[in-house]
Amino acid sequence: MKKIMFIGKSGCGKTSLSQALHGQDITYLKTQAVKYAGMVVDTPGEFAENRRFYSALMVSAAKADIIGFVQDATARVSIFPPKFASMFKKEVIGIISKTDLDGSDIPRSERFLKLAGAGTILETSALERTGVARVLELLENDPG
Ligand SMILES: Nc1nc2c(ncn2[C@@H]2O[C@H](COP(=O)(O)OP(=O)(O)OP(=O)(O)O)[C@@H](O)[C@H]2O)c(=O)[nH]1
Ligand SMILES: [Mg+2]
Repeated sequence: MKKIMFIGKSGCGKTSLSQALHGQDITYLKTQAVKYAGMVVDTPGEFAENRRFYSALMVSAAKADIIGFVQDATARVSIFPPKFASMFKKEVIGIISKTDLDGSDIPRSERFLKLAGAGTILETSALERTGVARVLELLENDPG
């Protein structure tokens, strides 16, 4: 199984998605530090929101095979700088979260993620557990 590192704004749904991927109940717990849980490297939103933490993100990225930029489908703005993906010398995918919510805007989220340099874009809802199987599929092949 490959490992994926989630990066995105506070509250965008990284930890919930990790719980969904592991088949766990969705329980809210603010992420305070980089956390290694099974196939996921979970990061605090603050690391993506403040440039001074970018180096910490890059160090943690070494433990992952794929980087997942997580974009809340209801968010009207993106915190990802243009071409942010090029900082990581890894495959970067885009994950749209909270697609179950009213006000979710998939095309807008996709634009944000593409600008950030994400390749494959997946639509997910941790609460409804949709799109979770697609993420698992991507992680299934062992790194070569
Ligand atoms: N409706 C809906 N709510 C979600 C979904 N995913 C997460 N949430 C809610 O959004 C809130 C924040 O979710 P987290 O998964 O903790 O967000 P996070 O990105 O890990 O946040 P930080 O740890 O602060 O960086 C929680 O109240 C979740 O229940 C989803 O797919 N649908
Ligand atoms: Mg979290």
